[in-house]
Parts: sequence; structure tokens; C-alpha cells
Amino acid sequence: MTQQSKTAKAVACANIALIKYWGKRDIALNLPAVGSISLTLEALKTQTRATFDPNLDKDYLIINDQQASESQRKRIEKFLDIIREKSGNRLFAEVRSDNNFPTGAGLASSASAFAALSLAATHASGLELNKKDLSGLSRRGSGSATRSIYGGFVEMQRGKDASGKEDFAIQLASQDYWDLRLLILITSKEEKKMGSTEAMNLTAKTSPYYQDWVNSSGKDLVEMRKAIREKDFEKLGDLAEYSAMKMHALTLSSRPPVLYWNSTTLELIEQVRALRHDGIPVYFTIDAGPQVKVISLPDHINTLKSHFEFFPGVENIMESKLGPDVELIGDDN
Ligand code: 2P0
Repeated sequence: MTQQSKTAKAVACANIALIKYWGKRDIALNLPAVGSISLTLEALKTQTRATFDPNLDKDYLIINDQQASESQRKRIEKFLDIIREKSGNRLFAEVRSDNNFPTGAGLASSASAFAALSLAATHASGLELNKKDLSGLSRRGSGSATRSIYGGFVEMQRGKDASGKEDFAIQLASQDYWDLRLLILITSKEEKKMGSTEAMNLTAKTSPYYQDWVNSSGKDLVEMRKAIREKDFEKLGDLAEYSAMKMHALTLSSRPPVLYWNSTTLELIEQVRALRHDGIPVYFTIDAGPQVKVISLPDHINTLKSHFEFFPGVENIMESKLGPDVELIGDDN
């Protein structure tokens, strides 16, 4: 039987972790060593179109209008192989993926990218997965992608089973549950020198604090779930800063040390603390890059935007509300 070409298109939002994921308990299956809790961001999106086509002689991968780099190609082909294996559709694919934000600079581009690719490529391959299985699948592309399957507040669960069957994300609360606002202060658009996967594995191998990081994560998750349940903004912000600082202390204690900040990052931390001292409800978090993500409430977001707009070293500001689940946006067949 000759197979026909089939296309699907999906859009997924990036997310930022309030309680950070850092470290893997199984590298091959990409099982996290710790659970994590995130917010999905409406303003940062990846749109991906996937076509499985009998006329292709290999996978064609275009990211932001450019051929995928060697490392991106390897990672995406491996992921497409998992989908080919699960669906029984052995055709090669053409994948086009576009971000509306800088790639690889600590803005979780792999999260929205693999969430969008999971939905578009499974659909195009003929495989229909529910959200739970889609989240588990996207983990094979990137751990943080599991969380971008859902909108609002999301928890990636650390499973106990070695197979990974319990390692998927769940939604804690939807996009409309609580109107939080975020500013993403971009301090550099350069690609980071060491990717998260490599840095996590280095940390696990060399940091003397790694086991304490793993052991202390359960308590952070319990407290953050409670802060979200009670809509306790101060508690949420305080825990988010604590988790971010603990993660960066961990990367700094690796050998060689991994430092994701630049001097503007540090100045922005001080700014957020000073603004809070002046009575503005505002907290920060930082991921595997020098950007500072500011978390606040609707009444204060314009004041904060004006404050940071012309701050030296801030190249660009993105504002976001909470975003929705991953979704299909059209199927050409
Ligand atoms: C997070 N980060 O929880 C943490 C905090 C960055 C800092 O998840 O190896 O690209 O693909 O599973 O998901 C970024 O790491 O790592 C990340 P892989 P991923 O958002």
C-alpha cells in the first residue's frame, strides 16, 4: 500500500519554571531527577508544521527559516524516529518550526518547540495521543516540553518507575485561574555556551550539592502547590526566587562551574529586590541563560515596564500573561 503525505500544524507556548527542573535520573529516557512547576507563557510561541511524505529521501528540518544545525538535526531526527516507531509510519518528514522569540538563549525554546512538534508530528504520522501521552512523548525531546503541553500552571511529575510511565506533566490550574503578569527582560540574544542537557549532566556528576538539591525538591513542590491553591502571591514569588537561586548555586558548584548570568542579570536581581522593598509585589526567576523573568500582578505591570524599559543592558522586553494548551492550528489534508 502506498502511503500518502499528511501534514499537521501546531502551536505551543514556552513556559518558565517556578520550581526548577535540573538533573536527570535516566539520560536515555530523559527522566527528571526532580519534579517541577511552571507557568505557560502566552507571548512566547513556537509554530510547527510537520509533513510525512513518501517523496522525501531524508528528514528536512527548517528552524526559523534556516536549516537545522547538526546538533538540532540529530535531536529532532531521534525524536521523529520515536514517533515513526510508535505510529508505524516509516516515512521521512519535513518539519518547519518558527519561534517568535530568540532561540537558545535561556528562553525555553526547546519546551515550546518539542511540545509543538509532538502534536504536529504525531498528528501527521496518524498517531492520536491524549494529553498525558503527548506530554510523556515530548519529554523524549526535552524535559521542559512536557509542561508546554498544558496552559496555565503545570507540574511535571517525577515518576518512580524506571520505565518512565509516570513521568509526564499535569495541569494544576488553567490559564484563567489567576491573572499573573510576566516581563521577560532580555539582556543578551547570544546563544548560550553550554546547553541545559550538558550542564545538568555535568552538575549531577560534579557538584557536591547535587544530592541535597534532589532531596530538598519535594518540599518546594508541596509549598508551591499550596501557594497556587491559596493564590498567595508573596509565597509563590518567594519560593520561585528560592528555587531559581538554589538551581544557580548548584550550577556554580559544578566543575568547571556553569555561570549563566551576565552583569545586567545581577543588576536586575538587585532592582527587583529594591522595587519590592518599595512596596511593589514583584519577584524574579532566571533559567539557563542571562535573561531575567519578572513576575508580578496586573496593577503593577505598567510601572514595572516603564522602570525596566530604558534600564542599561536590557535589550528588549517581552510581556506575557498565562498561555493556553498546545493546539492544532490547521491540517492541510
Ligand atoms: C526548567 N530548565 O525547569 C529548567 C530550569 C532550565 C532552567 O528545563 O535536557 O531543555 O531537554 O530535558 O528542558 C531547560 O532544560 O532540558 C530547563 P532537557 P531542557 O525550566
